[in-house]
Amino acid sequence: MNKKVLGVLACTAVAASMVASASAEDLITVGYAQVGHESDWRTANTKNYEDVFSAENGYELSLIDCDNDNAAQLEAVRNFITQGLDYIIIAPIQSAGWDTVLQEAQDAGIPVIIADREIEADASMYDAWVGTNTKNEGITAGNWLAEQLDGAEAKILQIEGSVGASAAIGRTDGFAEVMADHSEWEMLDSQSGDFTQDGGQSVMESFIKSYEGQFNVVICQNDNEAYGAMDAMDAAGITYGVDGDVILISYDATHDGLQYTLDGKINCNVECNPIQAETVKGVIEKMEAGEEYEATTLVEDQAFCAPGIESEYATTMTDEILAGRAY
Ligand code: GZL
Ligand code: ZN
Repeated sequence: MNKKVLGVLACTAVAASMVASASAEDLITVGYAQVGHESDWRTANTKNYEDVFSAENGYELSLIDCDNDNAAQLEAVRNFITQGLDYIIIAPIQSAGWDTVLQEAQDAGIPVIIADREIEADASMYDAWVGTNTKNEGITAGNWLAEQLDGAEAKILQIEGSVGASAAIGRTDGFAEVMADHSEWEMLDSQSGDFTQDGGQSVMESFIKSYEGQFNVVICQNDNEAYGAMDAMDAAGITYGVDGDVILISYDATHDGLQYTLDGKINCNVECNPIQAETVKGVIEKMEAGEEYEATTLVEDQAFCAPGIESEYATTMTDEILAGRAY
């Protein structure tokens, strides 16, 4: 190969490596301390962050799956601080216990964005919040049930999300607020299924042992718990859904949860939208540019109900709605 060609190849290679190294230096480094991989919702949320905070979009994402372990999540955030990342995003496993590490991030001058869930810390301890209002989700579930029962009695079993998670606390509190207006309702029991399918199944199995024949409503605080509860009720010969003895309410409205809703197996599914990364990226871009940004951004939710049910509080599912869902 003659010298000229070699020369061209060499400077092309140098140029390419300069672009690569320059872009490596220009990438905005973001740490995301993710709850874990406990649910389809979480999987969709993780994929959304990996798609949005890509190198092509100018980011270097360090997403740590904290496996629903609070200590691991605090350690992940401390490692982000040690690495001197540009931004830290936290989806808090627990709402309590964040003051110390948030202070450490503030002392290190690293902006922190709380995402998905809420924390019990003063708003001055972090820079922005992007998430959903799970208390409203609980209120929506309660209002939908009241509309459906229209004064009839309810004997309710509830499978809660992870203990100490704001998403579980919010849904529990919101539903309880509506329930307070209905003396004809009784909460027979409410236990944590930890937002997992196994958790939903084992809690439902224990509920069936204690309350078989006594309950007509089951509330699962996410779709994966609902799948577990459905398996347990199937095994016990208990019917649920539009044509069943038990009204089944779920949260998240993930793709498969809405398929069950369309099929009439889940009566009402209250959405909690996991597609939040673009909104978080918008906040970071404003911070980068030194522009004003929203300290809190609420990600909108809606609710869905099975075909044949008309509701003021939920949209009746159709094939078109399912086909158009992003997750
Ligand atoms: C809700 C989110 C919850 C989902 C669960 O904002 O934090 O965590 O409802 C997930 O599916 O595990
Ligand atoms: Zn699916």
